[in-house]
Amino acid sequence: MSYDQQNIFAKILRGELPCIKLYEDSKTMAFMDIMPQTDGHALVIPKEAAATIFDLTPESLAATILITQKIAIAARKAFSAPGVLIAQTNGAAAMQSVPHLHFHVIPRREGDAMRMHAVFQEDMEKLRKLAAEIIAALN
Ligand code: DGP
Repeated sequence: MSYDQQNIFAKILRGELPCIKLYEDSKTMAFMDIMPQTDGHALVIPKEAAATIFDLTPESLAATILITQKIAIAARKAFSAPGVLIAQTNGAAAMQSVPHLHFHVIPRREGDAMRMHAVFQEDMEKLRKLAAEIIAALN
């Protein structure tokens, strides 16, 4: 799949758009989803320009899934979450709305009311507080 250099996550990676950052290294970045499906919903992306899992090099995929695990462990600890949903979409037919590969890390608890995908925009101050809890759990 061709890569759109103007997609939102490409702009975040270039520093052209802000994000509430959780983690960054030479190959990956993690930040809060601004349309969270549950409190603490985070995203992990490779820095490599890849729209879907079919486009990414194995090296970047390995780095990204390792950081996804790291963020999931931190989110589970930060929110005492009994479950964590990891999701990844490829193509509009799979409900992908941002064409830069990303893993969703979504803390879950039994009976929670998971919000609809990419609909509700969260208050930024609340997102910053939740991010601080994940960052504290990362360290
Ligand atoms: P998907 O639909 O699987 O491609 O997921 C894209 C996610 O990105 C969705 O949960 C909403 C989120 N999102 C959309 N725009 C922005 C943005 O500008 N910043 C951040 N942090 N997340 C965004």
